[in-house]
Amino acid sequence: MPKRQLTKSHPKADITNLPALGMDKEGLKEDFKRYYGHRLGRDEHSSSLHYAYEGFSLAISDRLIERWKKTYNAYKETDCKRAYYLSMEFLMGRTLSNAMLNLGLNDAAKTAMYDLGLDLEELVDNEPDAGLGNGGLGRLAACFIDSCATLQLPVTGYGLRYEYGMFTQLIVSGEQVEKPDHWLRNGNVWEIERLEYKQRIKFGGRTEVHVDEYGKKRVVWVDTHDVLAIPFDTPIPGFQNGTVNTLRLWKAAATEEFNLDEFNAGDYAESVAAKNTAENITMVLYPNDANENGKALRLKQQYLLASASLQDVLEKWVGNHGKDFSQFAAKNCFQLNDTHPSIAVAELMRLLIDEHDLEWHEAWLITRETMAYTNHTLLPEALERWSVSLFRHLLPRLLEIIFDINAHFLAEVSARWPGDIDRLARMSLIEEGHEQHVRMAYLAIVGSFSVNGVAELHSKLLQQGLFRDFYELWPEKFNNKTNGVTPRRWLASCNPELAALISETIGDGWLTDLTQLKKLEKFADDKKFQKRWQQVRHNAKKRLVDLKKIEHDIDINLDALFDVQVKRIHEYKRQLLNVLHVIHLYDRIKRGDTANWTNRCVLIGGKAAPGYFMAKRIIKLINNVADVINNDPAVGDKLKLVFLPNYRVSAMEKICPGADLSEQISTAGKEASGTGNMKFMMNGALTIGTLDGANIEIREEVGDENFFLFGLTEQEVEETRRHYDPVSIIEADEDLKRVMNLLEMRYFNSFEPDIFDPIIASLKSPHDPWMTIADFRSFIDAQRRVEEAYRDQERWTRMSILNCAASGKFSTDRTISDYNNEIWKLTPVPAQK
Ligand code: T68
Repeated sequence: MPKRQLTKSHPKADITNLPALGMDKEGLKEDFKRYYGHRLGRDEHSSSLHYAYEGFSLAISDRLIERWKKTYNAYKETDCKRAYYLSMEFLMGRTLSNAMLNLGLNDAAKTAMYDLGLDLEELVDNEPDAGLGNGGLGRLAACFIDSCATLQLPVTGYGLRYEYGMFTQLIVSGEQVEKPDHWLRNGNVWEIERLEYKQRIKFGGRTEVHVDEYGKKRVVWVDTHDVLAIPFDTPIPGFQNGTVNTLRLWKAAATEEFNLDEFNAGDYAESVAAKNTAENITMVLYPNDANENGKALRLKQQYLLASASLQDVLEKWVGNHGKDFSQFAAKNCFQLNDTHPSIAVAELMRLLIDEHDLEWHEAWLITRETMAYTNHTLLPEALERWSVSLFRHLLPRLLEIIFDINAHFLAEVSARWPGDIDRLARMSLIEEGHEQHVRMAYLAIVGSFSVNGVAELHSKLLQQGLFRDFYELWPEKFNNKTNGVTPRRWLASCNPELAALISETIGDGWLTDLTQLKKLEKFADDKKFQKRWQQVRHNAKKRLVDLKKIEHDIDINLDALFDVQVKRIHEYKRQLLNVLHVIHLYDRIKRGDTANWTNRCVLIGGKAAPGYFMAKRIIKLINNVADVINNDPAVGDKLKLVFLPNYRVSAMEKICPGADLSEQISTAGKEASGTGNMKFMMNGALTIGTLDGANIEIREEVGDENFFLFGLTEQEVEETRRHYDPVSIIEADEDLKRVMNLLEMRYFNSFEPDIFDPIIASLKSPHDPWMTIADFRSFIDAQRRVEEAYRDQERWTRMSILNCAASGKFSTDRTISDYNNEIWKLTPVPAQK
């Protein structure tokens, strides 16, 4: 579509100067009625919740768009430095409730809908989650862009518009069944397609060297199979500050020539059907959260994201500055969310050299000054390596550039450590072996000026372990940025009753300065305040139970300790350790060891990657154990185990306000940070956890006495590993022996023999990387301390208040300020009035 300037005969003022939209209930009602009746063509005979949701969302969306344009203009006028958050995942969840909160329209919206006989909560619950992410990494990206808008920083999110998001999880006979999530089926009122900003992406073909008329050699990438990337923009509002930033998601589409070819090809129908090949690129999100995936389609996705986003930024740059790139690095910064978009390093080089005529060294300087890389994992199985042959086939020009970067880089290493061949092999961007592979993390490090981990321990382990050689070479590149979560979604919006109590007590400054929660400390011993805190938490538990009762038909006692572990299912996160504890509690009930008992309801939720056998078997075990326990009349209210199906963002919004105990029990050194731990803490849950990821910093903030610590430290894990002997640990621990015995006698799988054998074998293996058995005793003892604390409700409430009060550090407003002060260096731009 041509980017046509409006001519003088269409005076700009006529179409851009619109009257301000009403921010009261009358304005909302009027717009809602117009959308519902006119745009959507509905009336009382053809009503449905969905169209009410859609009509109302359009009214809210208008108010975002109004501020969006002003923000855009303010950035343009100030010609400010900008940052771009490149991420294969943005796990946004729902938009309507967040938009209302950030526009300050909650009260007006509620009364407007009430006047029209509609229930706002029902409308909000009608919205499907935008599940365009796997877990922590994708949700972090969503929290980040919320905080960028709240801090009025000119940051754009770039990602992919998957047609199918994270699969819907069904549980059938205790097992996970995946159902595709066609989240766009009923349309998406929040996005705007911007055909005028489409980009062309090359794949395949080969390279040729041409010599131009000045004798300069240039590489041309020819015979490519191109696809288009079409941007869809979603407005991202800051918290009641007039700023609305952009999340730009790319959708793959066939090129226009393709359409021409169709007519010449003769085989018209087949040729139209072949359009799918292009469109398939952004069809589905890969559901692996901690495993590299060697699939060609995934590499195509990554390249499409990197290339489209960089071309978008460069096109705007050239539009404003022509071919003068001298200030490009001073004005632009790309933050790479893990290695997934790290092909951007090579793509920026390609665009600058091949398309914009820069010399290698100029392009390299710019690249190294604009790229910054965030690592999210130490697990070797999650590190991305692409086979060189696949690269050569799909992206031949990019492979050449990577080889060139590597040659320059290895020369640098050689100069620093002459003759150290082992080091060269260790640090090379190309891994040798039966097949050559490109090490994407190394490409990201070499091409960036900043490399960060996501919690203090994780960043330290990166420097001392995984990236040790690079840290030795460039210590100044390495830094830590401890994760956070946005307090707007994860406290204000998901727990309005607690938010209101907090605001009434300490004012509402905490919404944009979460450290103000500290002021709650003063009230931790105040009996009246404690009572109100208890009441609010009790109500949240009730809402959680109501939700679950519908789905499960299980009666849960509200006085029970709500013990929650929700996150992706992975062996390193040790849902198994949780189950072993539940079996131990069951065993205690069965043998009558119930003096000083604390009733407990254990809730576990999370998705397993569809190809991850052990994770799926763990889900089956949880469901089988739940089945036995929940149907044993000897157990009654003392213990319940519930698997929460289809864990997702909107489920967490209901779960985290109602949790008493947050389970953060990964093997030390394996969880990079964790962010669920922060959401629970903010809502007043206490943590039982290992010294892993951000747990360490949570404990530092709240104090040892308000945190249930257990387990080996990371160092102890590594030492123990050398002589780990789980079988003798089991032999020596009567409680553990009984638990293992129940598993081995098939107590939970009498009709399904052998199904848990792989789980038993992994627990008993001296090579079990997650060392679950090693931490059993310490975990059981910590759980005893939990029970004791919970029985003293006054003490527990005090600890709960103190946890919330100490959660200020874990706002993404703090995280983003750190990114900005130390990496991006952007100046906030106030919104235009
Ligand atoms: C998570 N990583 C970390 N990865 O596990 C978690 N991986 O500790 C941390 O808090 C969080 O990132 C935010 O920093 C992930 O969520 C993925 O989802 C993922 C997706 C694709 C490929 C690899």
